Amino acid sequence: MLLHTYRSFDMELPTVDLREADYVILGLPYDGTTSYKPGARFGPVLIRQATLNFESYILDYNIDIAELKIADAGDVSLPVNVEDSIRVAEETIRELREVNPNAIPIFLGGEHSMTYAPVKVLKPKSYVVFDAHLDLRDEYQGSRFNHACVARRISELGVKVAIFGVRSGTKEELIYAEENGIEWVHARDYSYEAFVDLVLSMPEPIYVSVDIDVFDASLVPETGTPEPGGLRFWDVVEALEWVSERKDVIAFDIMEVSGDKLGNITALTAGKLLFHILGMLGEFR
Ligand SMILES: [Mn+2]
Repeated sequence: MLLHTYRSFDMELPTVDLREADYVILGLPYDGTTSYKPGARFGPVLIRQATLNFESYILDYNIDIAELKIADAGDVSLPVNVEDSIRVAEETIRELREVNPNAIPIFLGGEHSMTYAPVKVLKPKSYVVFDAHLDLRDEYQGSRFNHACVARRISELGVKVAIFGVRSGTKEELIYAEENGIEWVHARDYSYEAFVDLVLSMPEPIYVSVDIDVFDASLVPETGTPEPGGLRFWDVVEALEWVSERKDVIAFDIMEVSGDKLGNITALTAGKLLFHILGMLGEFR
């Protein structure tokens, strides 16, 4: 076990030791800056538990993900303060890289605020994110590391940012995006072609983040800030298939799953997406 981690819930999937893994799952169960619906600290457990419902054989890729070398590194034990939590998450991810520098990590969350940690450690050149929100605020509710600021903090690291499925933001965020070359696609204008057009020219390696609230609120009611008018499940899967096959993706995350009931719809959506990501990695990598 990595320092500062604990085992929260075992998936039914066979797992291997971290040192031998091609893919590694790590939970970031933080919800200290949640502004609307609480419970994201349970996201990683809820996602793993929801996967009990799914076949490990993925029809789409004719692949059984039970045959892949997957490690589950557990969840990071995160303190209350957001900046302290980011620091502990960074330390844990650095340690994970020392033990196995080659495994592709898939982080489960937990608030989107935590995505800053893996991006800072893994140093991608681009950040491709599916999100209902721009997350480009400079500060929110007294913190510059609030979940509503994460894309801005990441862009300040010099990482190229593109955001897909947006339907919520402020004038200030639009101006920041415009002035800093941040591309974004409204959920109403989203298409596979729009995604490919934008991501094709983005520098590699790429970090791919899925804020679960990008999906229509009907698919993901249990999330910190649900928004109607979102993407369909297959919109996101098809985009991830393209980017996994065509670009150098160094890590994925699925964030902002919350709730306090096992088997909630949001966790099922996230668990299904997790299995599809593993399936496409097995197929394309
Ligand atoms: Mn969001």
